[in-house]
Amino acid sequence: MPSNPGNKRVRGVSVYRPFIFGSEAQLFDPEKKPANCPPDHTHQWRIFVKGVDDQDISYWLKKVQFKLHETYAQNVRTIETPPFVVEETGWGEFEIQIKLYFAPESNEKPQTLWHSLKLHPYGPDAEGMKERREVVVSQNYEEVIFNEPVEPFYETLTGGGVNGVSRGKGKNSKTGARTADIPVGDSPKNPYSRVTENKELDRMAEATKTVEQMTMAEKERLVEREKRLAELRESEGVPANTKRK
Ligand code: SLL
Repeated sequence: MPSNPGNKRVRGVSVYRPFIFGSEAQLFDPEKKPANCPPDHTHQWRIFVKGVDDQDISYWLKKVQFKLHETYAQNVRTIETPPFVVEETGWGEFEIQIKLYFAPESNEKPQTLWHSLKLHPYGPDAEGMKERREVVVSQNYEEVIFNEPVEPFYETLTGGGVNGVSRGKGKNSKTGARTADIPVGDSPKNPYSRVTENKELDRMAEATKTVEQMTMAEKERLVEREKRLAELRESEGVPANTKRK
């Protein structure tokens, strides 16, 4: 069988691409409730898949299918062009299935994610947030990994855009290559950055140190107790390592 050049994999290479998925929800302002909105709906919300800091992801992500709760009419919503967003109103929280479809040349099967739609504020200031009718954001940073992508998709993933010309975010400004770079610093609009990542790594290192110290202290206590036990046995004339009946 002649081999299809489009199926040849780039061996030993993994390419990852970061993205964000999640929801934003807000309690209606009673004055501004849309006229066509069912009376029992209390919130407006949106579910989305997007690039970090709104970087373009449409060169690898071609289509997103959001599966809403069955109480919604036409609950399977397919978004074929960015922004990959569904905007709705409702009264209840539920799990949303998100199916990611990759560029056709990728030969990759779609991948499925789940997101719990959050309408109600959570965390220490939940009550205050509710009173102020703040936007409830529930989002996650995620990375999709393409292991040994087929050659045409590898070109798409790393290439510099149409005719090698590249512009915009998510590309290396010097070489024009597409990358998995995320911004160095965060901004009010985007919390996912190298700075945040490093802070998180520092927190994890700190936590690991604490756990190590606790383990050490616990070990010392154990040695102490074993010593004490041996002494007690000794004083009672019971040889060590002998269980009493
Ligand atoms: C709950 N298990 O009980 C969930 C179900 C359903 C949410 C939530 C409105 C749909 C419509 C809506 O918010 N559905 O009116 O068409 O909390």
